[in-house]
Amino acid sequence: MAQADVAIIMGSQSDWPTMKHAADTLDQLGVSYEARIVSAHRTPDRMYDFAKSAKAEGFKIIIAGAGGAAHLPGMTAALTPLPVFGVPVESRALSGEDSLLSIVQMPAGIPVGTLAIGKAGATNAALLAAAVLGLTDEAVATALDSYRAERTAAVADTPSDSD
Ligand code: RP5
Repeated sequence: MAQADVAIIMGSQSDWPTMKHAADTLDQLGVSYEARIVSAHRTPDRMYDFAKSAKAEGFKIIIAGAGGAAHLPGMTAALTPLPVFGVPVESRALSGEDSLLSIVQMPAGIPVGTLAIGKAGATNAALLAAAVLGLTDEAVATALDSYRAERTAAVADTPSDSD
């Protein structure tokens, strides 16, 4: 069984600077995760083995990031009953619009919860995962409440000249 509740998978090492924001956010919330490189195109057998065994391994949620022809989230969702949150990684050629459309336009029946392109999407995928886990894990729910309260408190009433 996996020790971690969340699997963060990505198509390439080059996705890690983006997906690290999901990992960092889960760290802040005390949510356990494992990060793995699983490419739908370059390591399809690894993707199949991971997706087919993810639930039995004990994972509860999968966060999948990919760029360009971003088939990893959708293919993973096709192979597992676990909820899959897809993060479109910003691509060099099309700034992530290709990634976004590849991930979001799933056929009815195989859902991928698709987030925003890049850092915001990776961060929010982690927050969404925590919100789901928080339904049955009081510690995670409390951590998420604190996280949100801190960000609310950090918003000043008036703008300042300093950055
Ligand atoms: C996708 O191709 C990956 O998810 C990555 O975003 C993109 C480019 O990969 P590299 O050529 O940088 O390895 O499979």
